[in-house]
Amino acid sequence: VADSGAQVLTLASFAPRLKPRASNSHKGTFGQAGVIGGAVGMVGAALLSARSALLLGAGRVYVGLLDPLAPMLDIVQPELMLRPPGDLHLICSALAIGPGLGQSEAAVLQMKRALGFTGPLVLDADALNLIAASSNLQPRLTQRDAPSVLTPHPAEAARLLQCAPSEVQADRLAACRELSRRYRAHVVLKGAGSIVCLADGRLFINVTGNAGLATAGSGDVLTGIVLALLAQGWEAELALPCAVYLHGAAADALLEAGIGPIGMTAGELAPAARRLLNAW
Ligand code: NPW
Ligand code: AMP
Ligand code: MG
Repeated sequence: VADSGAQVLTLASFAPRLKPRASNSHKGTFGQAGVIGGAVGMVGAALLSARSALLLGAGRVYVGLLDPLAPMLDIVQPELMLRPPGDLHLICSALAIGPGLGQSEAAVLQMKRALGFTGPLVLDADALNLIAASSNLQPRLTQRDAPSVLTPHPAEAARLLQCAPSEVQADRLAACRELSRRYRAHVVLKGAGSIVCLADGRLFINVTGNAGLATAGSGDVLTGIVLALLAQGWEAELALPCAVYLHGAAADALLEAGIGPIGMTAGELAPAARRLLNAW
């Protein structure tokens, strides 16, 4: 860490942005978050992201599911508004695309729309796989004016860099820096000891989190947390470090409470993160 120029992430990295809510605020104050994803068999991924965005404070949360047979309502979280995925860029102040998106033609169409969105955009999971696979989508990403946030795990990072996952893992700082440079984005390279590289080149190492996070859907929750902060008007330079630290800290709180590492579930992370964000 000392020689790499990377800083360890702490609460102080984003503390100036932690402000109490104004007493006269209303839901419009906290933005419109949108999640696009949830193809056949992976609806849960998009719902996990959207529920997390709601619990972390986004004023309104919209979900655009690609599965044509997906329910019209999230019965567990009826606060979510399920809308056609192609409408979200028109109504949201921050968007995330990718959780359970799949790589169909319909997914590519949604990607083209989302990359033209003029607000902050989080790209995760299959959105990253589509970027890696399509030289047609890449310039649409690198030419964006608004902030882009990329949240690859090591295998997704390897696809984006056209190398092997072992090469990513051999020098995680360099891989994250290269992703940020190549795609002109704020990037978190996930995995134990997540690395954050901001678009200006600043590097951070996260030390919160534990092996309880090695479970399906935990990355989808991180996407929802970043999205929530962006929707609430946080600059991406503070939203991404805070989300990464908070996501790990939530897992640490669950571990402390005896919920994990074995059997910790992704759906438990957002309530734990909400408790922390309200306490900070
Ligand atoms: P291995 O082989 O397991 O050791 P993919 P995905 C590797 C959705 N989901 N360090 C891993 O390695 C997502 O949103 C839906 C090293 C394997 O090779 C996506 O849209 C859910 N290696 C879609 O599924 C819940 C690591 O990556 C490869 C690593 C596919 O996403 C689950 C697997 O990655 C899921 O979120 C690490 N830290 N982490 C739902 N409930 O609907 C991963 N790998 O092929 O990109 O598949 O991540 O499962
Ligand atoms: P995904 O693979 O997209 O579901 O993302 C997994 C999430 O869990 C990322 O935020 C990882 O950083 C985190 N994670 C997975 N395994 C560990 C681990 N052993 N220690 C800390 N964080 C982890
Ligand atoms: Mg994932």
